[in-house]
Parts: sequence; structure tokens; C-alpha cells
Amino acid sequence: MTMQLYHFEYSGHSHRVRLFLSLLELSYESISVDILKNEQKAPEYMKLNPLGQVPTLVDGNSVVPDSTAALVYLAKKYDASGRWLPNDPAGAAAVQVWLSTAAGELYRGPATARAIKIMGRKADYAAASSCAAQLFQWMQAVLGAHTWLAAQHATIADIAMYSYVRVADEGELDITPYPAIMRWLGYVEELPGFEPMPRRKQA
Ligand SMILES: N[C@@H](CCC(=O)N[C@@H](CS)C(=O)NCC(=O)O)C(=O)O
Repeated sequence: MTMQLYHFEYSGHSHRVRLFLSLLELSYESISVDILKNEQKAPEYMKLNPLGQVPTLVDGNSVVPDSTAALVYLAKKYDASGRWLPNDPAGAAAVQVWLSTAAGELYRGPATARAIKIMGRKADYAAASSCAAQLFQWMQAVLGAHTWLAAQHATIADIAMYSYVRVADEGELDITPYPAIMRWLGYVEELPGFEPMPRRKQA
């Protein structure tokens, strides 16, 4: 049975799942939920995603109403190599650090700055910008010493972090002072099956 992905084109949370589906060469039915029209709060959709957010992945009887949970699900179910989500305790924890960061600092920093600037969200831009700066400094240090965030190869840590860092400029954040981050974005973009994050404005 074909999987279904409920998603919004310009949502980085949605893009990270589309990107991973594409890297794994998995086909799915694409169902658009326009959050600018509040479609994520429709009662029928909220039966799948009780918080009324995108994305939601549906695979037969499995409903996964969260982006990083969807990455974990897809890796566990469809990546026979086990490379995208290592199974050993230290390897799995190293990936989890970045899945948590994607839901934490990446959301509060770059994703919120972008939502303020291009989606009209009312939030504290200075706080988002300062959170983003701390995150970028950390990523620059990690990626200055390693090619990938959590292992010797790409993992779902890199997929979870990619989308909102790529479009940080849409939140009027400059990542050009972080050469290791810029290099890493390029490495993700060279992965076979890569799918770009759509931009709301031209770069
Ligand atoms: N924990 C969720 C957060 C998803 C999230 O914040 N989605 C945003 C779009 S990027 C959303 O649906 N916002 C609309 C709303 O909360 O009403 C995940 O990672 O999937």
C-alpha cells in the first residue's frame, strides 16, 4: 500500500520528510495541507495529527504525526543498511542529539526567524536570531572537524537539520560566515536522490 504524506510545501518540517523519502527512493501519495489557510486545524486532519501540525506520515496502519519521528520510522522500516540511523547505543544517541536540536534550537532559532519574516508569525525576532547564532556556532565547530553531524556518513541527523539551515537567509540570518556549514549543505545536496527545499523568495 502506498504511503501518504500530509505536508506543506514551504514547511521545513515537511521538507525533511520529503527529502528522506526521496533519498530512500520511496514512492508516496502527496497530500497538501495549506497552513496559511489553517487547513491543519480541520477536524478530519486533526484525527491524524491531534496538535494540528504538518507533516503527518501514514503507512498502512501506522500514523506518524511528527517530522523527526517520521525520519526514525522510515529509517527503521525501509533502510535495510541501518546507516541512516545507527543501532548501537552511542551511534543512536549521537543522532538523537540532532533530532532533539531540530525540534529545539533549530525551531526556536532559524525556523522561527523565517516564520517571522515570511509567514507573519508574531514572535521575538531578537531571541530567535540569538538562538540561531548559538546553534550556528556549534554546528560550525562540529562540521569544522567532521564531514557529517553524527557519524562518519550521512544520517537522519543531517536530514533533520538541513532544511531550515538551507533557507536561514529567508529569516534574514546570514550563514556565509560559517564555511563548514556551507560546505555541509553542499554535501547534503550531493546525496543521490536529493530534493531541494522550496524557497518563498528568490535567493
Ligand atoms: N513536532 C512537529 C512540529 C511541526 C510544526 O511545527 N509544523 C508547523 C509547520 S512548519 C505547523 O504545522 N504549524 C501550524 C500550526 O502549528 O498550527 C514536527 O516536527 O513534525
